[in-house]
Amino acid sequence: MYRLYEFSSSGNCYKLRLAMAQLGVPFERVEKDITRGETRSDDFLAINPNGRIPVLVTPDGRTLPESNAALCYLARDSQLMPTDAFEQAQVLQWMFFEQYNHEPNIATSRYWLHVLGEPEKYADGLKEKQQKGHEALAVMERHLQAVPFFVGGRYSIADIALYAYTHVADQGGLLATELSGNQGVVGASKSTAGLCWYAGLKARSSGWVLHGKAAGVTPCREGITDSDGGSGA
Ligand SMILES: N[C@@H](CCC(=O)N[C@@H](CS)C(=O)NCC(=O)O)C(=O)O
Repeated sequence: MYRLYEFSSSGNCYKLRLAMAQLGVPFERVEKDITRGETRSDDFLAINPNGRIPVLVTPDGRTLPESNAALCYLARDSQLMPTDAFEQAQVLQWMFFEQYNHEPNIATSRYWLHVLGEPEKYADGLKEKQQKGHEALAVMERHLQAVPFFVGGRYSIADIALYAYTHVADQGGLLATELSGNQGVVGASKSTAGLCWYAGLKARSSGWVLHGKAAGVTPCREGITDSDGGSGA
């Protein structure tokens, strides 16, 4: 069975829970509290020298850090990865965008505000992160004007990678008119294309939550379903 070392409110970890649930891949979870430095112990550094979660452990015991690398591995030969070589490269294009332009800004804003709850301490950096986060959301919105999903007209791990922190962007103080995970903000958005994508992904992830309940896993944020909760980091 796969094992996932994770912090349950991390969007990077949520990507892998979502993909494995949608692929019907059983997995066990090992929680590491990043706010207590649990990924920086000698034991954990032996698993990932970069001292971060998520880390996916394959059934034969190999370890794979980096959420998007693990997504690529899980999605191989599945409906979540296109078969065409050019479209596979486009999946990587959007996953690199996610890691360079989207996640470092939106996830960090959310970590400072929502997980650590220290807006004053991070006030200076926060403004710039939020601005760059808005810019990333605007890039997504522009692309989605023309297509229903990020690559090849079909749902793929590119969508999963970008949905993970978009659906909790409001927790990072990003009151985007472009895209946002907050229903209230979504309702106020002028972005039809972005909202269609967001609504479609939200519906798919709700399906995951049902599956997830059976597997004993939780979603990334509160309110995705009725009672399953989730701590949302
Ligand atoms: N590029 C990595 C980012 C991993 C990452 O930054 N993980 C954070 C939580 S989302 C972490 O483990 N932070 C704890 C630390 O840096 O000590 C990925 O996509 O997996």
